[in-house]
Amino acid sequence: MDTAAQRDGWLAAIAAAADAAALTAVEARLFGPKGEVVELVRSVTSLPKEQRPAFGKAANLLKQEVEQALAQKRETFAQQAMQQELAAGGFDPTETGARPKRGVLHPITVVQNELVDLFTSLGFRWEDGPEVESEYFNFDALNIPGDHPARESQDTFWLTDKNLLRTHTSPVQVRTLQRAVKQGFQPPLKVIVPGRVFRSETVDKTHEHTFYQMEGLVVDRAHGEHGISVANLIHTMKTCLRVILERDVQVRLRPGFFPFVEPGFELDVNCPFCSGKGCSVCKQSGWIEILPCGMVHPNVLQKGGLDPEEYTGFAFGMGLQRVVMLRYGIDDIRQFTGGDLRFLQQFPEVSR
Ligand code: FA5
Repeated sequence: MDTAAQRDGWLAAIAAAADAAALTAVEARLFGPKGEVVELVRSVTSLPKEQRPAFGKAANLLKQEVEQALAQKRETFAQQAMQQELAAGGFDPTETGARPKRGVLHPITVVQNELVDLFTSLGFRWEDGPEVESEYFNFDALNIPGDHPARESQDTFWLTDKNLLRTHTSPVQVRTLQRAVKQGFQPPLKVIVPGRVFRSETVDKTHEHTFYQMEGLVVDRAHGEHGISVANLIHTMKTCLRVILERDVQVRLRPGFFPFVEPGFELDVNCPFCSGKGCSVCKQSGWIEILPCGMVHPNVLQKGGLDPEEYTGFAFGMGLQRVVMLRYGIDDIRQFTGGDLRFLQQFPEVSR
């Protein structure tokens, strides 16, 4: 067998291939099921035993050489094809590929995440509570007995067995205190409770039946250097609003009535839609109520298992939709759940 002649023939066939299709035909001739190179390598078995090692080695080297020549020629054709496409202006290897469509975080989630980051950086920890709540934790434990007029301001979806859909995140206050006391209370206690709440309300530009709140609760010793006062509460609220609204906003504090705080406050911000002149969003008042808050009522501390002589604290309950509306200038709360993707895609996905 004249392998040298075969080798030259094969390399010449590869070199002579005029295009990729011709090269594929040569490849099939040499490496197909009964290909010439394949047959040559296989023929080692028909040789006397002593000749096999030398022949096998030479045949394999030859096979590699032919394979290499084929690969080189294929690469040449690929380069040529790319050059042709480039010259025709049809292919730009530096162009980025098509961007796959990605979802974005809901603006309420974005703002909630930022608030959680802010408060955890201030030493608060996240607490959860049930959305199906008992009348006891939602009302009674918060100093709102059955005949109390404050119940009427939170129209309730009642379920069976004195259960209800929680009307606010405040029930988690007493739940958290009771749990902390059971585990041997270690002041200070600083928690936030983001969550969904429900009210049987007529829906309008600023009211939903299902909305989000974020509760905050801080409890520490009443006396000594740890004593908590209204000043701590106001400072925390102002820090929170500055960070979350990304600008200095004008705020006003007025007395607010919530049976579970004493004193209680309503922290309002100047309406950004009319700069305080009065419009339909702020109901002509020039202000938007955003942060009800106050000092935890002694009865609530007691229900939580703490002695109000020894401990004091403050709490707040922020309406998350209202914060998002202020931040992004959204004038209708119904858009959050309207399902219009064009609305949702306006908000850049920040951080996580
Ligand atoms: C409460 O729910 C109290 N639990 C807040 C609180 C906590 C006070 C701790 C003191 C201490 P209020 O009913 O005002 O309060 O609701 C709190 C916030 O939820 C409001 O300021 C508002 O931003 C938002 N909110 C209330 N009702 C609705 C509604 N129907 N739709 C959207 N947001 C609402």
